[in-house]
Amino acid sequence: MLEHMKGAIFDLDGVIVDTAKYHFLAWRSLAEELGFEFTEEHNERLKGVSRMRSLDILLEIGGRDFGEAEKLAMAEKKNRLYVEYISRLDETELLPGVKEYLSSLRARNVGIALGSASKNAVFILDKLNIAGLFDVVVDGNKVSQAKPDPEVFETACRELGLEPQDCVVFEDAEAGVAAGKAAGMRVVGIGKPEVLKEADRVVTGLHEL
Ligand code: B16
Ligand code: MG
Repeated sequence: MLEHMKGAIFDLDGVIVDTAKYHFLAWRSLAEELGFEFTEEHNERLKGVSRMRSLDILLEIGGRDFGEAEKLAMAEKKNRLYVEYISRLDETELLPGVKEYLSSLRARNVGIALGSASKNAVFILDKLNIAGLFDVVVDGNKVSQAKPDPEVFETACRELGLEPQDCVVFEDAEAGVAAGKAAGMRVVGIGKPEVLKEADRVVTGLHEL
């Protein structure tokens, strides 16, 4: 399935870089302020999920409820702390095989896109020094529907000038795999086959490809 692809669309967190650990630290700090515990296991539920939806899940875990304006302020506060963490990112935090795989795709003239829920995606690509390897970047600022809605991957495919059947999505989250399939694309899951059941193939990381 990978030999014939014309476009490769990559999720960011969990595929290119492990930013989940910084999301975790920032969300945990917010939970501490609100007076409840937020564990790494809880954090699993936030992977691939939008910022505001993540906050709703966190508040549900803590059994707390707030109005929209308060929630927006909380999400902004979390993001400021998160941005502090990721401003220290550099190339050493790229997941194994990322640079090699992207470079090999470029050499084969495969179109390369990012399809991420994050509104900090461009900042992160810059920090990792790989922004130049992407032909197209579609992130949380560009789309209105969160995964498992296919919008993010459909937009990336269109901007690459390709058809869904020519594109392969690389995703670590269940909702992301579902989004790729809903877009009519082939999906390589990054993680565990028992979790990413809908994926066409599952590997532990891009270094395996
Ligand atoms: P931000 P991905 C997602 O990235 C993360 O997995 C998820 O935990 C996060 O809430 C979301 O981005 C939004 O991020 O707060 O930076 O806009 O996996 O879609 O690349
Ligand atoms: Mg992800």
